[in-house]
Amino acid sequence: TGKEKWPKGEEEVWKAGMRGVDKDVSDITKSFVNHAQTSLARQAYNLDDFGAYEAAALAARDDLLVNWNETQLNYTRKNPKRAYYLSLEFLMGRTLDNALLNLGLKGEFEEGVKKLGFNMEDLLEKERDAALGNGGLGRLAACYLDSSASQEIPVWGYGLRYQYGIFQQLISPEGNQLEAPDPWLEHQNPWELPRLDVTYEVRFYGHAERSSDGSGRANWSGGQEVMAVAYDVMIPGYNTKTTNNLRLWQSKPKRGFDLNSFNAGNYEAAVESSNSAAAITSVLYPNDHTSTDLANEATVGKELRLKQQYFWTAASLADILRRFKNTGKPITDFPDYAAIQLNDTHPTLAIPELMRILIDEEELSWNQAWQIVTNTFFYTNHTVLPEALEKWAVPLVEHVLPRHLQIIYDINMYFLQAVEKKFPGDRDRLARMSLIEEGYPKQVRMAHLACIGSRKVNGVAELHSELVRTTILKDFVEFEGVSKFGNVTNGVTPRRWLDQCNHELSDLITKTLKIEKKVWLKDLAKLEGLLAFTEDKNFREQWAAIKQRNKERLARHVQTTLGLTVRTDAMFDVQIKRLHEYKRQTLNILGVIHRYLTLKSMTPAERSKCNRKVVFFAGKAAPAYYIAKLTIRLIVNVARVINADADTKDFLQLYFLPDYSVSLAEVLIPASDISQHISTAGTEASGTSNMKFCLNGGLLLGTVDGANIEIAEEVGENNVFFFGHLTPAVEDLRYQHAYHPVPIEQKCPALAKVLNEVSAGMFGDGGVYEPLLNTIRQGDYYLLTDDFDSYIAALAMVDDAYLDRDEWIKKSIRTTAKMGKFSSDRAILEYAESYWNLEQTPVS
Ligand code: CBF
Repeated sequence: TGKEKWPKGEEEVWKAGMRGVDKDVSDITKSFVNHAQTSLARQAYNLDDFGAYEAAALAARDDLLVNWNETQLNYTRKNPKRAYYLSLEFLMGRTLDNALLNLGLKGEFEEGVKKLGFNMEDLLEKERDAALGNGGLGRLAACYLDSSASQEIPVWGYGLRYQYGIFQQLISPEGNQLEAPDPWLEHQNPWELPRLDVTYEVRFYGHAERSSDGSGRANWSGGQEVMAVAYDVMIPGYNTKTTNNLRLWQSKPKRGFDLNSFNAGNYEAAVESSNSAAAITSVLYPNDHTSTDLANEATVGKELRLKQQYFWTAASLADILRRFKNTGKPITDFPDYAAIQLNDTHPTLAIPELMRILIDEEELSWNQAWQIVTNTFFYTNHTVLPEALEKWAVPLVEHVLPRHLQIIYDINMYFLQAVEKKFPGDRDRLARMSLIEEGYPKQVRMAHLACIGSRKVNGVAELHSELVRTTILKDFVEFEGVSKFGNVTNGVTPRRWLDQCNHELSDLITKTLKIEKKVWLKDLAKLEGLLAFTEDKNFREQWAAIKQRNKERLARHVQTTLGLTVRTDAMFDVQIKRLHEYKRQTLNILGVIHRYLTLKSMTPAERSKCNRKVVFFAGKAAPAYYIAKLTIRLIVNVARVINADADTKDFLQLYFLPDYSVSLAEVLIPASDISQHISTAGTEASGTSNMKFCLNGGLLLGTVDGANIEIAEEVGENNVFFFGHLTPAVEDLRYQHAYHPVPIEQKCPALAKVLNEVSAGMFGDGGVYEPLLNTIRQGDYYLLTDDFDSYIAALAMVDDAYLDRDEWIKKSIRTTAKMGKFSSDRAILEYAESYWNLEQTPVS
């Protein structure tokens, strides 16, 4: 309605004081020097690279804030439906480079810091990774935030501000993984805004008393009350003003300390409850796919994890509801304004929490509340591995969240009544579908709760979504209908995973396609235009030269960080991911040993015809995952032997790069010729590093699993190297292992030979590795004995293909060209359109 009234004071005075986004180099240098002088109390005389990084970051932050403010005001004014992405992990990596790229100020900052006597690359290296995640799930969340902002979609992330992120991995002289804390907040974090005024109280324990008036309400009181304090992280979109928000909660005690105990001189008791409040957000749980680790932990460890989950969901919901209520709309309209995405089952407590608020505080009826809840939530499943499906012991839930357990039981009662109505007398089905698993103790099945409390459920790649529908949630599909169960294949952001990590390739693409970078980086299907250049020799040479320079960059990195010399005239073969039996790093290392033995058995003349190859591994194992840690030890010790062997070292080198991180991935991925994604079929939900490698022109060696399948569909099967048994065969093979075992010498002699060499001590004390080798000799749950021969054959095909370098480069170009589908922009737009019903809301 015409011009808005200026809210406060004199408009001109306000406006004169407001800054815009710095555009000129001179504005940038001014802001840099100003921050060095005032925020950091430094001058040209004593500003080192780290200080200069901080000054540059603070200058960039000011620019981000301008856009962030405008974006939030835009949302408040337009009041569009918003989506909230609840994820216990956000693996953001470094921010400065990304912020400058998205602001479109990379060149200006580079020039500016040069004028001030610094080199931008050195400054970027000074930033510490924000590593608030374990692996794929957390990094996916980070990509989705980047894409939401870039595509101008109103999405806010909600997570926890852990004091310690994923542990630092050290490798002992024996080759063992050691863990050290990751004190990432040791220095000030320029990328966050503490919102000390945005706080909520979160209750734990206490008593829940149902009212006797038949309303179904209850009064929950007593127990411990903890404060949640908001820290906002700005998420800039690429080439847009839209700058979304990631709100991270930190716990703090409601009261400083207990004055009674303090006055009585009992200082420990006085601070006990503050310590326990602060502990909630102190550390990220380092387990990936190993909730069994949680089940084995002492109860107190599990209780802390449950408290983390509730603390975060309760604070987030309170915040979302407060924002909604500010609009003045009736609560029944809530699902028209808010979609809440549950990233895996970790935030599932949000379902009973919203029920609690709607029933106990808003005084709605059960049916009204359930209607709102089931129209608000959406659930993404990220794994079908049985050991990774979250369950919480009923007595623990009852102790920590008494009111929520009542609500879960009520949800279960109404739900099972409905199932019984549809499938009368089918008691087995009721037992299978119940939210409560019988046993000692009884357990709450979080995936079931997430499923029935959500409007839609999706998996993260076609095969995985099909497995969700036909295995873990089959009964639910039969009950609710298949249309509720969809798929959104994962994606990765091409800003970080191509332009930032492989700038030269990105420039070559821009020059070749003759399309502006800001266009194709947001419409990745445009890469297909590269297909027209596969026959262009000059283009191929440039493409190959960039790969070579990326290998040299990686070699320099290994030289400076580990003091080791990597040869760069070789094929680079990379496997980087969490260490887990299902991902089969063991298959890879046993394949390396096989190659080594083969090389050893050759004459020098025969060897000279072989490809030179450097194999890289990187990844962390959950601290309590013994077999995964043993695999690391084996890799490290095999590397020691192989790299020192004068007969073979020109043809085969092996490196385990410690402390895998987003930043390390950014150096490794552009350098790879081939990467390995070799999970037992049906176990890797999607994988996202497979997409990153292919986007950078690395070829894929993999099993027919997860997103590998869709990558092959896009790039053509003749451009990928597939091997191994298919998903439908897995169950049967496991049955054979259990009931008709065949000795490994008979079944797979090549593998038996490798195992025997390890046992015999070729790589140090063989006895150490027996528990690992026995997982293969006995039971072989992950089917190494079934897939080893075809794996070796696939590696031979890779070697053959690599010998024809020209054809290899063509495959590499074709691969990048067909990666358009795997942009996280495509994925986030699918969520926005088909799930959340959200519209793009650009800042006008
Ligand atoms: O969907 C993102 C990733 O999530 C996982 O890492 C997970 O934590 N469940 C899966 O293992 C990956 O396959 C998947 O890409």
